[in-house]
Amino acid sequence: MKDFIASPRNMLIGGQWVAAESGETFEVYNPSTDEVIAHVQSAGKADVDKAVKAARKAFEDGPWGKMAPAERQRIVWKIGDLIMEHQEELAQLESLDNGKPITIARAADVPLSAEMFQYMAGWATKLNGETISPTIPYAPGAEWHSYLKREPIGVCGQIIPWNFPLLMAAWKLAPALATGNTIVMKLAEETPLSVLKLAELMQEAGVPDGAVNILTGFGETAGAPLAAHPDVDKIAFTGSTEVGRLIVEAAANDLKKVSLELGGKSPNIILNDADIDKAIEGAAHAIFFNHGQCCAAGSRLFVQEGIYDQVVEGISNIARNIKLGPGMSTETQMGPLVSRTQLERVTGFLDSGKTQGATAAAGGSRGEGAGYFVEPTVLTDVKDDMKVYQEEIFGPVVTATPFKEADDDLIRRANDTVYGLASGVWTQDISKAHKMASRLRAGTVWVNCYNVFDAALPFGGYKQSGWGREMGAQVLNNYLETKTVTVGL
Ligand code: TXE
Repeated sequence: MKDFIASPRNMLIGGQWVAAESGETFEVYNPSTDEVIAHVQSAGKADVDKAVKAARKAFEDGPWGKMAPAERQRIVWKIGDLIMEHQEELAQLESLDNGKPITIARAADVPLSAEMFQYMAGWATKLNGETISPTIPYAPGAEWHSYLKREPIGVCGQIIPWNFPLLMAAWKLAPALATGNTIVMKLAEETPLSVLKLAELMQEAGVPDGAVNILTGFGETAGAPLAAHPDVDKIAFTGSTEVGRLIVEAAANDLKKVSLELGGKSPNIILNDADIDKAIEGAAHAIFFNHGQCCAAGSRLFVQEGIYDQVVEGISNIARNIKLGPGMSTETQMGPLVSRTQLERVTGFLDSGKTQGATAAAGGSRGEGAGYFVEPTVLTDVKDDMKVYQEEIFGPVVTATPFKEADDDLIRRANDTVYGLASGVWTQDISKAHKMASRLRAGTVWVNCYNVFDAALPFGGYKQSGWGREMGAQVLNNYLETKTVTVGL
């Protein structure tokens, strides 16, 4: 890991490791210490043009798009194998760069990324169409044979965030590769390191030159020209809803295909009849996992009146006992936020909560040290019109609100958000659980669990949380065109 970051890292374009055309680099920080740990290239429009050209050539001339599906399957599978062979180096890069505990990077980020490539590898050989025999009223007696072919869209631009750098790359690269597309991916400026290592492993696995191009750079200078590039056929984006809108605008000119995975303000509902110990533990995990930097974070907690005090005390107790520290320490249970900007954003929310009259039952302040630490926080006395209740905080901050009955009004409040990414329900009444699951306007409902992700389970948002689904068989729709071929017999 130390060797990897010792010298400025270049970008992968057309199979070559190259510097930015402008010669500009930028600094990568350790969020646990606020110190510079590495330098990477700052891509601009010229680099985006070069990368798109390389991806176009690889798509049109092959071998990627033209390769036998079984061969593509073997290569995508091998990426997963290589991730596991290099698991410790990847986990260390991820923890150092993002700030997440090394124990979590080892147990979750790295193996889940490998899993994603191996799950998607299997789809490469199963992209079959259907056959249809049309009967057309105005042509009695005529016969046709029609079949559907599923074909890659072409050159895909992919822009990813910093909360799960390696995993977000895997979520996007694996399905795009399995379906035979070529890719230009722009990494988040905060966390470029682990995916630069992954790019080396993809080359080693046999991904041909130009099939995957990896750029490091900033949103406005590298992301925007990629989203607007006329020779990009499809753009996939994960990040803020605000930038999601810019992506749609940029893509509108050429009407390129767009998939989006955006923000959330997910309701997590605990009913009186829940297994309370499990619900308390689950609700704490729902908000504090990855320091609350999860689009699916259970950030609006609703607790039925009879158990409200007990649940708030239970979660607050967990919050007070979480050990904050540098990501690379195995003792650490919660690391710093990813950047100074996020630290300022989240502490700004804490200030606004205080000003508007919320009470911190636990936490409520910045943590100690030079790193970007924030105390795990439970806010009570929260009103529906407060900023902390309305807006995505993206930090370890949950609002807890009581409710009387699990009725229409509760569902209305749970759904009263522009987002619709995830939700949670805790109850031992199976009928109530299923009824609520069907009425919550969110792409995922977790019942008596939270943050359960699997390569086979589609994930994505209703409303302003996004367009399309990632993972599962459904993600293939993001990367395939359907061609109808009709033969007059
Ligand atoms: O996101 P941005 P930021 C939310 C979360 C967080 C807020 C801001 O609420 O507090 O967004 O985080 C690239 N054209 N999420 O500022 O800016 C950027 O370089 C093209 C939720 O980090 O959306 C990075 O690669 N690209 C979320 C990526 O977009 C642009 C994860 C995400 O950055 C661009 C992250 C532009 N004009 C933040 N501007 C989730 N859904 O999980 C920026 N980018």
